[in-house]
Amino acid sequence: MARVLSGIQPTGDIHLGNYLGAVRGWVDDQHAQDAYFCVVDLHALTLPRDPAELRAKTLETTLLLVAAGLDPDVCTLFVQSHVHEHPELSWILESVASMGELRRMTQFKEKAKEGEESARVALFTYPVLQAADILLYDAEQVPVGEDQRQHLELCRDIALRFNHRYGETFVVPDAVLPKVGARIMDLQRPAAKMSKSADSPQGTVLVLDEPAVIERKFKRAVTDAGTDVTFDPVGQPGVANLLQILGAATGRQPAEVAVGYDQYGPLKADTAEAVIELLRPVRERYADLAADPEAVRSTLRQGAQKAEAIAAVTLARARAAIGLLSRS
Ligand code: AQP
Repeated sequence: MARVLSGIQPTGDIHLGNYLGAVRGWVDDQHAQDAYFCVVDLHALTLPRDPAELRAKTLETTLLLVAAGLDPDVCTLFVQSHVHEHPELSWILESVASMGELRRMTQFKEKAKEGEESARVALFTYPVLQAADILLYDAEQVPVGEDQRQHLELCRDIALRFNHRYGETFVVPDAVLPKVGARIMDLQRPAAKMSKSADSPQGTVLVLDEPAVIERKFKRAVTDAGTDVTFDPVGQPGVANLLQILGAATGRQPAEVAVGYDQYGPLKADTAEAVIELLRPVRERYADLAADPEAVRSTLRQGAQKAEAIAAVTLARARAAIGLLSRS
């Protein structure tokens, strides 16, 4: 049984991209693999956040993961900041990572919009913390969306370099991307990925959106000039995105889905319908769970204990390898 680990930021409302690109696969993984999932609240500190909102979103995100099907009795579900080994290992790994490789991270360039001078140091170093999240659990596989591929490469490079300098310490992980749905685009701006933090409420389908809202968002989705329905992500990014979503929601390849359509209207209507049915059970379970959030909070305490038991062993190994004197 392979060990898998992945995480999600509590930085906003979980959207269809998060669901199709990551969370839905995690639900399957938990039964086939030794699975660890964390709500990465420390990553949320890379940009300005309201403290009360961050706390609330951390709990909401956890509730949503459980509503989506993560079973805390089957997988280990925890909050990143509850396991202090994460920032501790991150510091050790920062002594192995270079400024140059962090500067090449495209997410840093995109998110440091106001310029590097005013960007938080944490935004710059966050891929190293992400590497620590993964390496602490000896994860062999990391199921993520396409946007995380570069960070995963960095994590592998850091692990390999550490092992080379200080002896075999870390398992070198592989990224695992879904075959369809690895990069869901914004419905209003199909050149940009659907994102929690983008200011595009009509382009972002939230997992908890009411059916009528989902229908409206798809009806207004930007399509392309022309009338053909073919899967052409470069020439027809808007239509290709709809085909990808419908394919991911119904277990088919986007090109195969395209064969059944010669107009945009029916494609939009069917995509909306498939997404509504896909998300309906998640929304209903969320409503039940939100009525008693304390139950999920107690599973988070158990999750942190289970996670810490493994993280502590790996951290001790890394500390010893790099030459830190043990306390005992
Ligand atoms: N548009 C997407 N299509 C497919 N997968 C996606 N993921 C995110 N957006 C898409 C995947 O969802 C997982 C959790 O994402 P995250 O919240 O940790 O990171 P993110 O990539 O930063 O997500 P957002 O929604 O874009 O948040 P903000 O705007 O706050 O940065 C990851 O596996 C990610 O690949």
